[in-house]
Amino acid sequence: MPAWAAALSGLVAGAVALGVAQIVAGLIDPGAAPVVAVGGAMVDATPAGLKEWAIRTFGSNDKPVLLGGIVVVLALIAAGLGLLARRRTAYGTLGLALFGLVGAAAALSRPDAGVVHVLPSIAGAAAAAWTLSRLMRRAMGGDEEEYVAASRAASRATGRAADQATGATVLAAHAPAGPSSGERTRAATVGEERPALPPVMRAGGGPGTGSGSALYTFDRRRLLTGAAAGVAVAGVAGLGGRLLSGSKDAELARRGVAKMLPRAARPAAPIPAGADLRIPGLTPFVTPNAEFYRVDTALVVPSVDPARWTLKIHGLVDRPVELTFADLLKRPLTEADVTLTCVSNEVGGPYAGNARWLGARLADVLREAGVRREADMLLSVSDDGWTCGTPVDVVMDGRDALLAVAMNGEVLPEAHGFPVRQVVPGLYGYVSATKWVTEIRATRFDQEEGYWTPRGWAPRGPIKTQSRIDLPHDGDKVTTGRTTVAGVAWAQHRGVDAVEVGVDGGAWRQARLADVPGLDTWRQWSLDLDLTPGRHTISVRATDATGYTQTADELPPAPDGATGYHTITVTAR
Ligand SMILES: Nc1nc2c(c(=O)[nH]1)N[C@H]1C(S)=C(S)[C@@H](COP(=O)(O)O)O[C@H]1N2
Ligand SMILES: [Mo]
Repeated sequence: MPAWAAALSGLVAGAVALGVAQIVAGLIDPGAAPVVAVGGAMVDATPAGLKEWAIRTFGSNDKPVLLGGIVVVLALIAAGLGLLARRRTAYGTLGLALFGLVGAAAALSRPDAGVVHVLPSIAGAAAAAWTLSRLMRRAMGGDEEEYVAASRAASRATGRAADQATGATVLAAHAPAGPSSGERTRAATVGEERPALPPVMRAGGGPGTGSGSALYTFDRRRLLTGAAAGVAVAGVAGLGGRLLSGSKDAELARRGVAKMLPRAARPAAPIPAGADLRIPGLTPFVTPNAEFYRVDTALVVPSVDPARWTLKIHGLVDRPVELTFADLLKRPLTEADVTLTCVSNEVGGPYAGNARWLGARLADVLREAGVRREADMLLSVSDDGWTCGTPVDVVMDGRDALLAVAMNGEVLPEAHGFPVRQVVPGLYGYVSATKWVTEIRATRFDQEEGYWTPRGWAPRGPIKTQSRIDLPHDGDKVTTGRTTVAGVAWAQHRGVDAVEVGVDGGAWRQARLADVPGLDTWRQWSLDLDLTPGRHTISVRATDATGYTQTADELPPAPDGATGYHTITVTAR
């Protein structure tokens, strides 16, 4: 068999593995699909530096890039296994079994895994092993049924039906010169797995010579049709799996919830008309849900049924409680404008968004549970096992820390935590904003760690005062004379008191500040500059209501948030 054919057989077997695994995962849990499980395990192994690099390089495409990378690696390995199988079928089978085990182990290692999560990988590997050996046989002679049928026909033709059990006798029946017993033995041992085909089945057709090397003839057409069938099976299974795991249910559930969303018992004040300066190119004050940044470790968005959702509050509490979604909606709901920020955001980066959230106040729920004095951390857990450690004192100090069910007047989008997520003004998302939250355990920082802490991020993550220039863009050519510089600044729960702009290292100039509805959102700013012809650097810095002014010292995002001024260079003509 030519090398390319072996590699192709391996590839097709690999595709069948993924397709079959996908459809089995669709029946169990989309997270149990081997590629997703392996990807998830890789994400979990990600230290701070690698996460920063991935976010810097791929932005919010980090997940497709990771999954795509895994698929490419798997394809190379599958082709390699095909080549190994050319030497010995058992090598290919062994390799596939090994990969099934890796997938199964990865699936088992996921925080929300059960024993059934090994099934997609195992079914996939088994299907691949079967496909590989079948394809190779097919390419080298014919498949079993055709073979048996042909042997029967051959036996009948020679009136030796009693001998039809072994290929050697079939071959013997066809051998032109009437074989000796020695020839029979030789023919029977030519193939390792099964007896050789009768010559009528061979690609070239016509009677064979009975010599060993001619017994297996590579048939390209048969390989290609077999491969096409394999690809079709893989595609159909893969698509079926996607449909099964589909977010359809969650989408329906979201629509159902939309009808039962209550009004806010404590509505937020209307957003002041002056909160949005409406400058083209400036980040809008309210980030539309579809444009809101997304950062999480979930390679498939957890699909949580609100009818079965509960939130367990336990640990260092006097009265553990378990709330249903209906319980949560019965509570007086609070509306709050809060800007979320990711600790991985670089100075000038895009990982911040502002929304109007609707939810139950977390502090009220915790008071009912009676959080004990010794507890200083709330370890929240999401449906997919991600965890986050939030300081108790921050949640209890009166700010609008919410168990949110809606975002900008819509039911929480799935990617943003449907049906319930946490929102805590003033803390980076990794220590506060648990999406798909199902559990809150009152505990202690000296006893537990949230997901990102052992991976190189600080246990506590208050948001640092930051400012960003949205226009012009770095590298832009602008006209001389008046140029508008504008952007946003944030210092959640402290409030932004001033934004200053510096040109070419000269004196700082006060920018105009937009209105804000409260202390927990970002604040737009703008300033008109008169630029002389040539290159200019423009920097920005904010001062918060505690009097703290951003430092020029540049620090990377890890471990507790980037610092430094956002600076751009433009050329005026
Ligand atoms: N379940 C879960 N919740 C999570 C995360 C996660 O990985 N899993 N990431 C957190 C981080 S790091 C951030 S910055 C915010 C981002 O929220 P968003 O995706 O709605 O913008 O979600 C937080 N909540
Ligand atoms: Mo984050």
